[in-house]
Amino acid sequence: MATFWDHVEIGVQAGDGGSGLISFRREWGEAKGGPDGGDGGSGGSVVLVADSGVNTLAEFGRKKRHAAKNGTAGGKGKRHGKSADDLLLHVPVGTVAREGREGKGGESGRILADLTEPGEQAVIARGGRGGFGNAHFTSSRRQAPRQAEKGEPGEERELELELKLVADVGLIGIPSVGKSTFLRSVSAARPKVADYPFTTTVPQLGIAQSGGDRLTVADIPGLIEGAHQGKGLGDAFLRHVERTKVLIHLLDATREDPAADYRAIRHELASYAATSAKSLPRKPELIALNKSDTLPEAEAKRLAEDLSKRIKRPVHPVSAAAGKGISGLLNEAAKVAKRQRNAGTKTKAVPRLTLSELAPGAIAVQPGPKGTFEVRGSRLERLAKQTDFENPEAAERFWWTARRHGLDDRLEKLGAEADAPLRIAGVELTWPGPTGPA
Ligand SMILES: Nc1nc2c(ncn2[C@@H]2O[C@H](COP(=O)(O)OP(=O)(O)OP(=O)(O)O)[C@@H](O)[C@H]2O)c(=O)[nH]1
Ligand SMILES: [Mg+2]
Repeated sequence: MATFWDHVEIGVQAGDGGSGLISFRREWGEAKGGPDGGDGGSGGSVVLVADSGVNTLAEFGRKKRHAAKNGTAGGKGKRHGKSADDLLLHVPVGTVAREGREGKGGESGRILADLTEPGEQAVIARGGRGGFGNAHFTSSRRQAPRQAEKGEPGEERELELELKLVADVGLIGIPSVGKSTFLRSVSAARPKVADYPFTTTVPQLGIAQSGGDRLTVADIPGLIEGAHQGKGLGDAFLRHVERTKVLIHLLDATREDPAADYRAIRHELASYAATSAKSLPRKPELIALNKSDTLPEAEAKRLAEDLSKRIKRPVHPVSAAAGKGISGLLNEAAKVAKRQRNAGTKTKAVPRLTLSELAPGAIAVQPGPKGTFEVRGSRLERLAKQTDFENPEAAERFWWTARRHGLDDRLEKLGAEADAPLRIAGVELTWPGPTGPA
């Protein structure tokens, strides 16, 4: 029996920023030139990347500590120190990162990232920004500043990574409808089957073969009306089918009103969606009338047709116990799953950056349409809204702050050049370039 999730604890360390330099120009004929100490480069951040080529977290069971490199110090002649590359940790799609129990000052258990799409990224430890060199501290009153900043330390975190296994098919339905019997008939999994409700209390997983396709199938505990209010075993298990590609909704031919059962479960899905997974009610669903072996074949067929008219969806008569109609249903599920999977890989070309809820100062930058860069980050968004960009001093303060938040660095890594258009909190700006305004 496959385990439902993988779980590892790791430590991550982002790189420290390089120090700014104190230095003065020395030129022939000049006793003491102006300050020319450059800024330090920023340290690399640690970034999780959801990679559809990675299937388990096993790699992180072997290597527990992951550190990005430090930025180098600033040089003479206002030379900018080298910024370190981000350390990309490739994790399976479906990985959830939480603040670890030993988190340094963090809230243990808090979700930092939830990567559900291939290519999706999340910064889990931010690299320290480089310190300003003394060239940055000149003002009309201070012509020869003997002041430079140290680099900021990179963030350090203990993390728990959990893989919520992404099953292809989710089996749903009221208790005793035959979900576990179905799983037994299509896979080697051996969940308990019994004629009383709530036999299954934790999700079960099996691997089915359909043609040449391998499908993971998740059998979850039965749902009843009011599950979203905690009735029965509640609806918490629905999160395990959130990420499936297709649902098989089982109905029971021996029940008095299978259409009413169908609607009750759909209602629970919608109620669950109101608070959590918005996509669940829109997920492709195949409907099967199970236990059709209890009726003469013609009658089972008629009942399925009648149900189909009432709920306005196709209904397949099947028998999980007798294995009838199951392979056809599974075949169709495999087709839908494949279609969904192909649709999923299309999104891979456009990795979506999620802003992990780190320090309030964390930012995310993402290329948008027509060469624009979308910038997100609560502090910077607030400041952008408050800044009067017509006022040069105010604008300078904004860019200064943005740089301290690592904006320049991220833009440079994304290949942005000076004058690149940015959008932040609906404000459209022109990036002055990596060294900020003159
Ligand atoms: N006649 C008949 N009985 C079935 C069929 N499928 C399941 N059953 C019976 O229905 C009862 C419940 O089956 P389970 O597979 O445990 O149902 P479940 O949906 O997993 O139930 P919970 O885990 O409690 O939600 C058992 O007694 C099964 O033997 C079927 O196709 N035909
Ligand atoms: Mg069961």
